[in-house]
Amino acid sequence: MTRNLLILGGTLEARELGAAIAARGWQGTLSLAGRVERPLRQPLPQRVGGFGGVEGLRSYLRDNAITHVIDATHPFAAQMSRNAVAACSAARVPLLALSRAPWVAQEGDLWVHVADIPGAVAALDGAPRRVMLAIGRQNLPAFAACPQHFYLLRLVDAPSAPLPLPRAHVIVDRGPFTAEQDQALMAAHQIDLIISKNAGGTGAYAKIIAARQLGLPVIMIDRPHVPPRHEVHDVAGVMAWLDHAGTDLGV
Ligand code: 3Y8
Ligand code: NAP
Repeated sequence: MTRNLLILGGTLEARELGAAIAARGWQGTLSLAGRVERPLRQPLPQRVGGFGGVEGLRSYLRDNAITHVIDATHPFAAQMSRNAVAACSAARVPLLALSRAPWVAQEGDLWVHVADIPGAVAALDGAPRRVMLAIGRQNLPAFAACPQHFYLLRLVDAPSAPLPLPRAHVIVDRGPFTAEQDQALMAAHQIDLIISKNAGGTGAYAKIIAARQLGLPVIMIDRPHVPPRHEVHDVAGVMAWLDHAGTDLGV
């Protein structure tokens, strides 16, 4: 059967999957939301921007004769993942998630787990700290409730509007990062607390290693719930699923 794949991307693993699909010579499109000004070049033809909710995605699948969808989005992109489950079910298009196992605390990690962004804000209700808030841009407004802290922010693009935090220093940089770079950054700004999403994978893990090496506590935000779907944790698992799909027993 002729495969015509849609990869919902925006992660390191999505880019690696795109390269494997291109190398196999299969037809595929890598989709980004258009969150940042200059997204990385992808190894497959790409499309940028929302689909227009579940119905928009369902129309896209039909109009482009998509045969399989791989959801390789970040674990905090829960809305996209929910929409993919609903649209693929309605359109009867096979869906597979390429997800990353959550990070688990290692020897020497000083983690406080919170359920979500509000939980992280609640954990900051106290005396002024020097916080590395490395969760991007979209959730910053929630932390305006705790203006007493100094915040070291790391954003992909320079902020276009004033920040909701009175004491903040912005680093404009995109990952993946290195533990050495993050350790130097934390030391240079006398950071005493790190706030992180439990992203999984390797691209955001540098700050976790740096915190461990410096003996700093981490507020670790658990990922949001996404509906049950068939999941694998590596590119090889996706390629095997797609190979199987090529047989008469395939999906
Ligand atoms: C637009 C597309 C690749 C992909 C690389 C990964 C790793 C580096 C680490 C810190 C944490 C954070 C953030 C982060 C990382 C990878 C991956 C990952 C975290 C790009 C990219 C897009 C985005 C969107 C952006 C969010 C933001 C989150 C920064 C490309 C560079 C904090 C998540 O300004 C904004 O609106 C930014 C929004 C969603 C979270 C947020 O809520 O602000 N990612 N990141 C994607 C799109 O348009 O669809 O240019 O490559 C991709 C990557 N960012 O191919 O190597 O795989 O996770 N991304 C988090 O994990 O906490 C930074 O600073 O330590
Ligand atoms: P989200 O909240 O789950 O999705 C909100 C809406 O953005 C979706 O309903 C969809 O719009 C659009 N969208 C999201 N991902 C898309 C994609 N890959 N292609 C096309 N449209 C997409 O998403 P998010 O958390 O803002 O993440 C946006 C992108 O950044 C994703 O590609 C994700 O993988 C990447 N990313 C996110 C994080 C994070 O911390 N959230 C970290 C690293 C990378 P419509 O409803 O109009 O279709």
